[in-house]
Amino acid sequence: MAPKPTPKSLLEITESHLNTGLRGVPVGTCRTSFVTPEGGVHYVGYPIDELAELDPEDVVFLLHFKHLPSPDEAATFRKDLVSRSTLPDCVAEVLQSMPKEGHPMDWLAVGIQTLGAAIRQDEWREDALNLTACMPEIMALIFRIREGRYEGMPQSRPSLGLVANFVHMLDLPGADKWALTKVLRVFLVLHMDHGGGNLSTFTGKAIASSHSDIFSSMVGAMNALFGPLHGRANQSCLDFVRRIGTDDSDAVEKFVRAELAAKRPIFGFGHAVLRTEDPRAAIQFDLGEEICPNDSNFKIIRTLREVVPRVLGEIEKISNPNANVDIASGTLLHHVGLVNSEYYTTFFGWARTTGIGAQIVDERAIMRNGRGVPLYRPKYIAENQEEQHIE
Ligand code: AMX
Repeated sequence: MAPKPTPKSLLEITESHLNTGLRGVPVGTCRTSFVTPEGGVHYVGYPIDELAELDPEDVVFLLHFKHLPSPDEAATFRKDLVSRSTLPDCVAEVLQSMPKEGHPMDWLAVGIQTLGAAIRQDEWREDALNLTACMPEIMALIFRIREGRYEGMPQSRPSLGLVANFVHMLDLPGADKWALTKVLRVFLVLHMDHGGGNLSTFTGKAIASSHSDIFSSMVGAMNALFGPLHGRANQSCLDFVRRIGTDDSDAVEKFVRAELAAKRPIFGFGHAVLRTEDPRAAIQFDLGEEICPNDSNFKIIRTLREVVPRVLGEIEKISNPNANVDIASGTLLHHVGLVNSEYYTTFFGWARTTGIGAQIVDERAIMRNGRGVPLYRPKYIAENQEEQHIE
């Protein structure tokens, strides 16, 4: 019998890797997406800027089935999503009992958990696609109940498509529905997935490794996303832009230098993996030039994009002084009528339910010839714990 080939070494683990949040430590493979320092995120090999204008439904299909749908597949998939989109009444009932002081992400987690309690089938792909199909109505309920507009919410019309149906149910007074739909479609596609190791995705896969279910795993993932260092950065970013309040280059530069001197982050810049401007930032700047070139927040982020890389570039320890995905998303959402930045992370969460769902399906039902990845169990080394006994 031929000897087994020696596995390729990927990383020599040293003590310097301990307590670094697994940064850079290879733990698995990912079939949905990858991130490169120069090109940013790619879904199943496609650079994100080639996908940004596609229908979100086609990108959901891509992440799940690993190829772009043919016209027939696309039509069948849309019908399939429509057939999965009936939201049980208990979701609205439970959300109506939520404290309004809570953050919208609290509501998103509770909405998903309630949906799971009602419709969980314990079949990975079925549950993941059912969740995707129900997300527009959960999102609309979160807005309308919190805003005291539940009465009169239009009936869900899933045949409109995921985003258009949300916009229809939200029925935002005074909003330009075309622009709102356009911004949200691009937002969803750009945020659906980001490799295997980002915290919310990793958390969701770790929970699912206990053979929990998609809904419970997704709630854990959403709670990971809620943190200000992860998904809530888009909320902080618009708040930061509004604090600047001017698009004058000199004034912006002064503001940025003062923030740095006060040891505060310059939101919307920097990245753990990318070493150029995030293509997702460039896509959203292009969209902003199209729909809101004269918006006051947009003018500020345009100036920030010019000024900040030069200022951060003077600081040696900063690996990437360029704009990241969060620089423009809040400004665009604000422009199309979603003026409360507290909600921005729920849109991130909505988008990520697709990528996280697809990755969980891969880890549970496809990898290791369908056996799935075993229960997550990394090793921790005892610290300051000499063996001792009660006297
Ligand atoms: N403003 C101020 N300081 C920054 C900075 C920024 N935009 N980007 C990096 N730095 C600092 C780091 O805090 C770190 O300082 P320390 O050594 O004193 O702790 C040092 O520069 C080196 O950091 P790095 O290796 O370049 O990046 P990182 O992987 O540690 O962090 C990120 C990446 C995104 C957290 C960081 O760039 C940052 O805080 N940016 C501002 C907040 C932001 O926009 N977050 C959203 C990121 C996109 C996302 O993931 N959603």
